[in-house]
Amino acid sequence: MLPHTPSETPPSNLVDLAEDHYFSANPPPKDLKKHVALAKEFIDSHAAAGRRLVLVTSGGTTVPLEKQTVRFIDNFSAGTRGATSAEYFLEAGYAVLFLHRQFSLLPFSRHYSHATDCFLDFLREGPNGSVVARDEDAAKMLTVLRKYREAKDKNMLLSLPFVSISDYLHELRSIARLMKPLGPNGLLYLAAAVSDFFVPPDRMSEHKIQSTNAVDPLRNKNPSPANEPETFDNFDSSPAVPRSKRLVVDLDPVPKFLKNLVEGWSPEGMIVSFKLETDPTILVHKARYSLDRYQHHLVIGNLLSTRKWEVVFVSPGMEDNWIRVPFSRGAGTKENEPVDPKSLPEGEPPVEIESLIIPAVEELHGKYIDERRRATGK
Ligand code: PAZ
Repeated sequence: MLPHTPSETPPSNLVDLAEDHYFSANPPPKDLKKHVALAKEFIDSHAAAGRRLVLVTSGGTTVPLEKQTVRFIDNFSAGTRGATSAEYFLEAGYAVLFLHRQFSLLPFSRHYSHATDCFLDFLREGPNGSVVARDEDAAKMLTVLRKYREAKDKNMLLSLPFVSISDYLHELRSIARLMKPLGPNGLLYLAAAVSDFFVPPDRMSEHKIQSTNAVDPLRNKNPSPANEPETFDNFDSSPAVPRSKRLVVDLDPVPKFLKNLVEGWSPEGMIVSFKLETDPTILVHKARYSLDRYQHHLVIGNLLSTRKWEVVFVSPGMEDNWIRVPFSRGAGTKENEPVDPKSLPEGEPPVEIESLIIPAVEELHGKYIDERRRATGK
């Protein structure tokens, strides 16, 4: 294993200053108060019942380039991990607070949305002007519908949306703080793909960024006279594009709030984070580094190309534990190393890997609850 450099972790008083600064400079989402009220009612009712509750975060966060946002930077995440995990947590008896990117995949409806087929393809006209499921889809749809209705009717599932990175962080902080009454029965399962970089509000344009100088006269700027050649950059390989016509995006790092989450926002719950990489040679090191740095309970590492086939559990004092969908691996492959994506079978895995991840997380959460109870005598 490569050496760590824990000295990079800032002291906690600086962490708090960074937190105060970030949350006062970046405005909360407009529905935060409403979401907090819904989350509080949901969490308190499950805490009173002594039930386990998991906060699942899911999907990507946007990085707006303008305050009145026309353009934003996004990432690949469709929310498959989060939405699928939520279903298996429900099956395991957890109440699920599903904090997800708006319009990303949702538990249960994921079986019919974002599919290559349109959801209308699953339906046909029934008798007397009714609409029914197609015969070949009806059995599965009925099973999914029953599970969904049961989760909703028993108040086991609450879904709250976010869009941008700052919406996500405001929502996460507020909801994590509400989880205190759950004690160790609270679980935070952070599967969202959170942006590492953003445009701070003091450098963000209020209006749509312009791509021509057509409005310069309205703003008393001097447009370049029509026949005067533009000044050309020559510091890169495309000097044919004048600097005035480029959009140069200058991003700051998003502060890392996992330490604040562990120490301040939700010190009693079990915290599971995900680590995504594309380079197989650094995955385990980065997962272990994150665990050492933030001192939480479990990091689940996964690679972009193989994330539906295998993940690695990295937790304190334990050997790395690879969890894999069953498939025949090439000769000479090692159990404790990432699989070569070229050796994977074509198409989707035969089972959803979340059906293996959630029971393993549930078991660790059970141990965590027992340890906390022994330690606190509660
Ligand atoms: O949403 P999805 O199923 O396509 O992808 C899931 C995932 C890779 C975003 C998730 O498993 C994950 O690793 N989340 C954390 C990403 C990170 O910030 O490192």
